[in-house]
Parts: sequence; C-alpha cells; structure tokens
Amino acid sequence: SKKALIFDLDGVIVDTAKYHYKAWKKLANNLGFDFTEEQNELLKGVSRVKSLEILLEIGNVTLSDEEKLKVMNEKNEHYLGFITKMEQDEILEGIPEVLNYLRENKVPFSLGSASKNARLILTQLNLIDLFDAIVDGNDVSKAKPDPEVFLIAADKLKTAPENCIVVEDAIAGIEAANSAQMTSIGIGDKETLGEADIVLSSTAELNIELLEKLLRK
Ligand code: G16
Ligand code: MG
Repeated sequence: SKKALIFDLDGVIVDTAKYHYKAWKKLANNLGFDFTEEQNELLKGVSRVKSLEILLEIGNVTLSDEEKLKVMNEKNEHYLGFITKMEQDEILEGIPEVLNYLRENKVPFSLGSASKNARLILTQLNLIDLFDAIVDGNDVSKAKPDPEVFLIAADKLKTAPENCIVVEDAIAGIEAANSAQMTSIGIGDKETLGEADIVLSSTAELNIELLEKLLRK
C-alpha cells in the first residue's frame, strides 16, 4: 500500500515544551520545590499523568488522587494560557513546506501525539485542515513507547505500518515507531536518538529532497 507520514506534535511541529516547562515549574514552586530545564527533558513525549508522577518524584511530594487531578487541571489551565496566544510563526522551520509538499503530492499524513491539547494547538496554528488524520492523547489507552498511537494513525491513513515514516523528537516516540515496524526519523541529538533509522539535528533538515528519497524506497 501507499507510503504515509506520521508527525509527532511537540518538538516536531511546534516547540510547546517551553510552555509545558513554565506551567510545570509553577506547579513545582507552588508545591515548594524547584524544577530545572534539564529535569524537564524527562517529560518530553510523556503523557500528562506520567509527567506529574515524574515531577512529584523529583520534589519528593506525595498527593492524593483527588489532589493530583486538581493540580493537573491547574497546570493545564496555565499551559492553555500560553497555547491560546501562540502564533503561526512558532511553527518549526521547514514544517510548512514539508506539509504542503505532501499535500500537493497526495501523500497522506497524520498527527501522532501524546497531547490531549493537540487539536486545539493545530487549530491555533491554522494547520488542522491539512492533516488527513489526527491521533492524540484522547485516542489512546497506552502511551508511547507503546506503539498504539502510531498503529491507530496507520489504520486511519489506511496503510500498513511498514509503509509509515514517523517523525519524532522523543526517545519514547522512536521506540514506539520502531516497535510498530515503521521507519523512524529522530529530530534532535544523535546520542539520545541513536535508535532512530535517521537522525536530523533539526526540522530544517527534513527537506523535500530527503522525503522524496524515502518515499521512492
Ligand atoms: C506532548 C509533550 C509532553 C506532554 C504530552 C501531554 O507530547 O511532548 O511533554 O506531557 O504531550 O500533553 P498534554 O498535557 O497537552 O496532554 P508529543 O507526543 O506531542 O510530543
Ligand atoms: Mg514530541
């Protein structure tokens, strides 16, 4: 069947990590501890619930289930304040060209994100109508590195997993793509994303030339 692409959101389409960081940091400070940018790396690509668990472990704080829900909602409200102010010029370098190229050449593509805010973010960036399918944190029961999110995307795109090319910035996402038997493109550090089939240092390197080569294979 036909080749298709699956894009992660945070770190691939747009850098929402900086807004997640601000919102988690504020929560940490409210709970009486600090949270560094380096520690924030642990939350990339990870679900909201799992992120909170990691954060609480860093601060050595225990909360009841009820309190957890409450602080997660507060964190999300704070995060949404940033998201709703986001502008189209925050789309990462090269991404608009790649999405337009795929569209013009009728190569189907989906979103494959852990975020429950994915549809809101794509709407805010005016990108939502370009996607043939959207699979996000509302659609899955098992988070990355489980391949579920990408397998649902392949299904929605009506293509076999082996024909899918995943673009991801997080190690959990690369693992998910690999265990789904998909081709994985890592955006970031070669050392961290060594398991990916191809590693690019930034989205600017994800050019049409490379895509054409991969689509011809
Ligand atoms: C993104 C981020 C994660 C975040 C997760 C859930 O995933 O990388 O840091 O924790 O979404 O986000 P939300 O709180 O909006 O549901 P991805 O898969 O797009 O990189
Ligand atoms: Mg990501």
